[in-house]
Amino acid sequence: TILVIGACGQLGVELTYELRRQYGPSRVVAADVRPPQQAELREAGPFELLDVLDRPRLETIIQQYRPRQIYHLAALLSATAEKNPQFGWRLNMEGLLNVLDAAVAYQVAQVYWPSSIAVFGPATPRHQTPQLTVMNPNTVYGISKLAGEQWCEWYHQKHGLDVRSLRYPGLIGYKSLPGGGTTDYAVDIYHQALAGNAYECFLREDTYLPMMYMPDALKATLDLMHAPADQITVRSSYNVSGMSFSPAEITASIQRHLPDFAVSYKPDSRQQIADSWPASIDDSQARQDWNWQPHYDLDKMTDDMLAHLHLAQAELQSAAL
Ligand code: VAH
Repeated sequence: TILVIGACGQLGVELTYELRRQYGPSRVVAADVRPPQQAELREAGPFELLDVLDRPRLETIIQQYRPRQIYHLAALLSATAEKNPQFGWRLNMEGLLNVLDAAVAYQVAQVYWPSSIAVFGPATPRHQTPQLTVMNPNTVYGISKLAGEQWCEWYHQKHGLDVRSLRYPGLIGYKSLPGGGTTDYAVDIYHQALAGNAYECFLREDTYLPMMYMPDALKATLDLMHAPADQITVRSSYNVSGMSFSPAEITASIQRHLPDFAVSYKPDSRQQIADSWPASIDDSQARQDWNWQPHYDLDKMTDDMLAHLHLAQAELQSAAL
């Protein structure tokens, strides 16, 4: 059995779908602090209400299902955590420690935990950011992810726990909506373009950020988890990246299909967060250790996103008729 904690989040929904597709729905337990919006998540396989800060409840679920793998995705993302620093730190840190501790106590074979490019800060080299470098994150989220990486390394060294992690860039997909991130503009923009609306972007048009299309993120995650343990040389978290682009570039990519789509720019507090992050990532260690290789560039992602969102919109309209 596989347990996905935070299964209702942007990544959790897609990872649960993919794991259920690969292992069979009954083998993948979806858990989250709130019920899923997607009925499929609840109906296709087991779903459990779980607040990862509720340690006894977490142990009850682990005892009941005896998972071989735990994917722990529950967290507050960058913009939300800046507004709720105490709870952001508590959920991101205590939640991870509860999972790592319980995984050792119940001999869970593997744990996956997502880190982020948010672990890098203003002093970090911004272009082709190395795997090992200066890291001075100045967001609550980034601080919690950097601390989390060190705890993962500690649990691997001290308890032999096979915990693995990726520093995701901004993730973009059409099956779920992001929540409270700084890179969320790159998802919202597609929805607005297809709805025929102008889009007001909360970052400056020249803000370059590392990004990845969801199919690449899912492949990277499962390739990492399937790799033989002796190939894994990084037990904090691997740099991975698919592409880097700015709001101006994703707008131009969309305008290849929707020439009248208009974007205006109104930077808000998320601009400071984005400015503290890298513009591009060196992921050569992941390529070397477990053959990481992205398959989507900006235009290929745009073509796929618009095609699927258009299809979903058409289905909604026909269902509404
Ligand atoms: C966020 N989407 O914006 C997340 C991610 C690198 C960005 O960590 O907070």
